[in-house]
Amino acid sequence: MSELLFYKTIRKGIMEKVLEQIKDCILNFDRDSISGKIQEALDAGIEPQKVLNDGMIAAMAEVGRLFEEGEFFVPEMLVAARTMQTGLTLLKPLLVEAGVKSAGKVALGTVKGDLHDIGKNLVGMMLEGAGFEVIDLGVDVPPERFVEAVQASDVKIIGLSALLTTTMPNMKSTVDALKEAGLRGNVKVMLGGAPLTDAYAQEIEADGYAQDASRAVKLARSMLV
Ligand code: B12
Repeated sequence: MSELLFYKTIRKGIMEKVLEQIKDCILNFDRDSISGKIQEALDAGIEPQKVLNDGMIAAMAEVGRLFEEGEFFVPEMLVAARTMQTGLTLLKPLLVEAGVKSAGKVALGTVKGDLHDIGKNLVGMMLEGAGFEVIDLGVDVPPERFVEAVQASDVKIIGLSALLTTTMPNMKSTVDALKEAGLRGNVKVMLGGAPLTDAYAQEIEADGYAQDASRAVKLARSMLV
């Protein structure tokens, strides 16, 4: 083996190891170590995008798989997502600087009258983990705020959350408001929240429903192909 090839092999090994360690931080909920590991990866010359894709997004995909297989539950998914967010704080400015394109912009909100936001926040974190840019409109969001969000920037997907059967109709009002503003063709609308169903999504002419944050990521991806 030539000397150059030898050093290249060693370097590749170091890079793979630190990316594995970043994944492990997320899978083991190690918020104290993740920033240090990301810094190590950057110092070793790994591009921020590679850290994001092969370290963090790969880990969040694994989190989604473990959740769907019943090995992780909501609390595990939440702390994993928080660990990822801790790491993203360090990585985000570098990604912006490097002009890394987001997977697409998603405006998320809990609909008018509804204050539940734990599930919505989790969906937001998982979407960020998957490379989407998330605009969080918060809770108790009236239809016109969603319309404004689409008018203000190139939002590709609107994500509506509702936990109360009494606030579900405000999802329909939001879809209708987008239609009235002539924007319905510009965005996909996805729904979620415990009382929601596919049938309701179809009834109000939304584009899809997902039952949890992991499936929300898959749905969002499928909406942009
Ligand atoms: C925590 C909670 C609260 C907290 C909310 C705190 C917060 N910051 O969110 C507080 C105490 C404020 C609260 C208040 C009320 N609550 Co409450 N609450 C709950 C509880 C216990 C848990 C909800 C939760 O966080 N689940 C965990 C998250 C992770 O799950 P999730 O929200 O379903 O989200 C997942 C999916 O649904 C999906 N998802 C969620 N959003 C989205 C969005 C998109 C786009 C996609 C794709 C997917 C998606 O992905 C998420 C992650 O996997 C539920 C019971 C339950 N088991 O659901 C009752 C519950 C929702 N509440 C209920 C009620 C009645 C109320 C109150 C009216 C009580 C009262 N009399 O004051 C008020 C209403 C306040 C209001 N205006 O919103 C009822 C609703 C009944 C109904 N059928 O309408 C429930 C079901 C309890 C019950 N069994 O009676 N509540």
